[in-house]
Amino acid sequence: MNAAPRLCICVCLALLGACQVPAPSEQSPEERPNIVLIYADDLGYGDLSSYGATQVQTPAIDQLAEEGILFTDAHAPSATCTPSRYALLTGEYAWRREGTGIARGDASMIIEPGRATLPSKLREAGYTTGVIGKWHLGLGGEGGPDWNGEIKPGPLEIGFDEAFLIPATGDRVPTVYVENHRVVGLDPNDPIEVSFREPVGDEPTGRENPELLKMHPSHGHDMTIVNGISRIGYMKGGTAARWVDEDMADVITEKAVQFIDKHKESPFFLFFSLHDIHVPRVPHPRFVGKSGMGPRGDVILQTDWCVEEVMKALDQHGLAENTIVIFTSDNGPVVDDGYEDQAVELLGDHAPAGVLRGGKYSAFEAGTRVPFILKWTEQVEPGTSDALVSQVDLMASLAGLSGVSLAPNEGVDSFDQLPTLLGESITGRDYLIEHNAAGTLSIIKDSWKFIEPSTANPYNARTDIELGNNPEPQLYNLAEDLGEQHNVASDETEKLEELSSLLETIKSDGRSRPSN
Ligand code: NG6
Ligand code: CA
Repeated sequence: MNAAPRLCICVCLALLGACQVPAPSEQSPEERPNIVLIYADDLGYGDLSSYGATQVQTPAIDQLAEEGILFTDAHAPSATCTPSRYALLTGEYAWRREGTGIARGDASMIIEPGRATLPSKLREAGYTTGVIGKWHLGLGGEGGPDWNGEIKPGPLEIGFDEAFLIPATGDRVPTVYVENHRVVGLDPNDPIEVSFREPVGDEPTGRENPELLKMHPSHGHDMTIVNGISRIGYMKGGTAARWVDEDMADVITEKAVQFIDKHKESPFFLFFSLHDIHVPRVPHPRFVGKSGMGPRGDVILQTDWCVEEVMKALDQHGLAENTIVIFTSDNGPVVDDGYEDQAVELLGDHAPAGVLRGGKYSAFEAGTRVPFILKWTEQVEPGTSDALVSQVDLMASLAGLSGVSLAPNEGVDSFDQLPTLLGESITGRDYLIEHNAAGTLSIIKDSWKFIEPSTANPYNARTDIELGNNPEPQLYNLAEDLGEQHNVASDETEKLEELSSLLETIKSDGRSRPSN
């Protein structure tokens, strides 16, 4: 429904005295909106038709945008997965902590149990909380997960009531699902062994047995072969528990729908963390060849299908109106991320990053500026917002919405940006920090962007991505130069000084949200 009829109905109901929707924090727990956060992987600013793509159509996500707010300047906290997810869930920038880079498949849990998180705050407010899909934040204590026993700590120890996980990524072993504390379908007589250092067992590898592959690596990804695809890392055992990549979207979407069915009576928070469109891109056969852009385009269609199914489930239970649905991505796009899947050859005129420079891993805008759509039919007027927003603020904002506040030491970089997220304000953040794969930080304020000097690689030839690292300071005027083509650092020295010293303060303070 567009704004005018909705307003009209509201006025009419108001005359009948029935339109008083209490502010969310005043609502009783049962009346609070459900929250579904759909987190795509590696989906770029230009990968959706609602964000200007023409070669691929994403009608279900476009419908969210039509009925909700489409943000044009929303950011993941980092340009890769693990640190973005860390900041999303803890409300603290990952670059403040050691060991929060892209996690290995057998990494131990990087968020300390008991710590306040986005799910723990919502749980405090009476929500039932669940995570389904990609985790990639490590599992288990020191020494990593015990794949054959109780896998703990994990999401259940930081505020989730239920978890069904792809433990790391699709391209890393072990290629098994974990439900709550256990590997799903594990035969105890066929235990799992994993190593990222040396081969375990005698299973074929992509390096030695390329003839067994249905998808070949372009770089890395040449170790144990599972389902005809070689992965990062070696594994043996767990044969009955191994996933089938083609079914992954179906499996996790079914779990998401079941979660909604099960908890339809009370407010729930579902973190639905998609595998798509990360490598290996292996769509279900019903999507194969449908985009004309090869697997990368086909899994974008599959992503849209996942959203459609979740929306259908909400609709079926009459929950679509009072559920906040947020759709966004953990970092920017990459075309060749390590497999020969024809993504480069079949890209055509499609621009995964839209008008932005760089991509996944990069300090340039495409690294972190991602699609971000929020729909809440009951309370939010549809529209577009150019406000500067960050996923790191979801913790304070959604906690605030549900009536709980953060203690000074919780979510130290998370600001309550609810009015902006709900479209009641266009102010947005005062400034925003970006973080690339090399650890380079950038800061944006008043449309000026400063990228701190870095001697790390400026360009990755394998992924063909400009990483934005430069030994010289960089300053861009995004209002006039969104494509970051003109470094004006030497002309705008005052601006450069203002932004670089603000960045230094934010770094050295150890927090950015004031403690009082
Ligand atoms: C890189 C992998 C890449 C991807 C990335 C993590 C190689 C050569 N590249 O190291 O394929 O897995 O890590 O992506 O191994 S992320 O979206 O989970 O951060
Ligand atoms: Ca990612």
